[in-house]
Amino acid sequence: MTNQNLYTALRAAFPADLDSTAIETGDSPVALHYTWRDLERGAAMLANLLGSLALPPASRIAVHVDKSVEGLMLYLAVLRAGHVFLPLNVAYQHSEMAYFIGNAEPAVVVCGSRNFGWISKLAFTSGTQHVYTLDDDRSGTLLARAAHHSDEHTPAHREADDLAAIVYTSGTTGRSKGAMLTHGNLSSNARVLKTYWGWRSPGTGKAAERAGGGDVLIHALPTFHVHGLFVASHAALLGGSRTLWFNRFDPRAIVARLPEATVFMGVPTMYVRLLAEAGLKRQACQGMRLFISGSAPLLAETFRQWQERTGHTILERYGMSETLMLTSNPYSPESARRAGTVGLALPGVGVRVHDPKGRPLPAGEIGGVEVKGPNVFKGYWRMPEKTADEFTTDLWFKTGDLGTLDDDGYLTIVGRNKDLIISGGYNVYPAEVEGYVNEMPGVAESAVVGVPHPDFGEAVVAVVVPKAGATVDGATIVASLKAKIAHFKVPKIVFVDSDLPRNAMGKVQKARLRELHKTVFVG
Ligand code: MCA
Ligand code: AMP
Repeated sequence: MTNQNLYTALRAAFPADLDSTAIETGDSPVALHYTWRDLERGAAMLANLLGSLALPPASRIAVHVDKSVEGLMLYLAVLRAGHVFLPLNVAYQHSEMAYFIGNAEPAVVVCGSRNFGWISKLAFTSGTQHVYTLDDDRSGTLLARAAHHSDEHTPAHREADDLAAIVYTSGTTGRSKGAMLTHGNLSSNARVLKTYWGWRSPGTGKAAERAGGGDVLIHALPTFHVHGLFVASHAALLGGSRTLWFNRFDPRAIVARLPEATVFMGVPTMYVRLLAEAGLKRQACQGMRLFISGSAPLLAETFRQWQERTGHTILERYGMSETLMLTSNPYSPESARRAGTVGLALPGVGVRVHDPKGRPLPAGEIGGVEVKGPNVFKGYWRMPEKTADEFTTDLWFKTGDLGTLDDDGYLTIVGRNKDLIISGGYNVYPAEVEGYVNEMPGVAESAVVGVPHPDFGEAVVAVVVPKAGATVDGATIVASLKAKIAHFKVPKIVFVDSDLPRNAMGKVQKARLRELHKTVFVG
């Protein structure tokens, strides 16, 4: 049987000239050039380090680090070694990390050195045996230890159905659920996207010649989520393409490098911020082939402004952590990309719209979006009931998104039947934030909603009701929350009110709160 380890497929796509540049850093003090051989060797040494620990197969390797090329090598090493990569947003604080470590029971935890004290304590208490550090300046114990290992490594044999990664995605009621993604899920989706988006390997096509050998990707997304870790990185690796790598998203720095690139992927907030740059002009984008947006709805206004300013039409696509990419606007012709839609089902992916009773809806009607395909995950980590709940009896996955298909098969996402806020491409689950707000002194109850925001698309706000006789202050609650949870989840404003609007059943009417506060950030 051929080895289905995703690393094997990625490695096979490396260009023949292993000494050519794979990744050039865009925001380090001095530009660093990583060759394909560097990636291969770095990942081998890290894989050998993992091998030396004699971990059981499919051990979870939890990674809570600032973005760096070495972090990407660690991902490749985990694949190679046949373990399971568990990326965690570096913004997560103690209570969030306590849950992830307790739930996933990782054999190895890698964190930034500034967080080693509290994270190692959490990890060791939970039974993790190995904690290493990795910083974004190529320092830390992980690399120091890996340096003692061989730079040759044979990838572990893996079947398509074997686990490659667990990506936590928050639950609507309880805590986060770990979406289990297999080598087959990741490689099938990567291959489909490579073809669908016309990825150019070195040496083919006019744009490739201009770029001096194939596509050049600007990678400025975080690498702890599907978009940056899988969609963007796999595309570049499988395309054998050069990457201009940014550890942080700095719109000005990115505009300055556009003339050297051919592809950019970002969340809508990134497009909004790039549009605010005076340097974003047609000329800067002349060599660009493709701008891709996803993770959150792209406003038709942003789509049009981008066309006017750059002459390019953004290609919007749609996906989920559980399913990877599902739909995409067409690559060609550019005029077939429709604002406000997320495009057509990708090859091999089934997309249908059903009513709440599970009956198919005709084109133009709004219902629950359900999907099927080799990209759909294996289930939630250690949550078989939750997994079963999210699939229909004929085994289609219920996305929780509300959408409508038109006669041409274009999908438009019109809302969600899950209580979820997407802020700047990050998912925030109101129930989780309400849990933390309700623990604050003097708070009787709270409701967290998303309202329109010019930069983040949606922003988190909370309405808090004080306990009888208590006084609470919104700013104090915000400050206390920032000490506890990732800042992107913290309400930008906390309103204090005497009660929450409820319906006859006693349920909080969040739609009314959204309506009441909908202009707080936009005029
Ligand atoms: C930062 N802040 C945020 C956000 N990002 N608040 C709300 N929503 C956010 N997204 C907070 C910071 O903590 C800080 O607060 C304050 O806002 C100002 O930060 P700023 O410097 O402006 O932010 P930044 O560091 O520049 O980040 C903005 C960003 C980032 C680059 C747009 O949010 C980002 O990288 N978003 C992409 C997320 C992503 O990759 N999503 C893909 C998920 P304070 O001062 O209090 O600290 S994968 C997915 O969704 C599916 C599968 C898919 O389809 O792709
Ligand atoms: P995540 O849990 O981070 O995987 O986020 C997945 C969710 O992001 C989806 O269920 C959608 O609600 C949303 N999403 C992703 N891409 C788009 C898009 N292009 N337009 C609208 N919503 C999107």
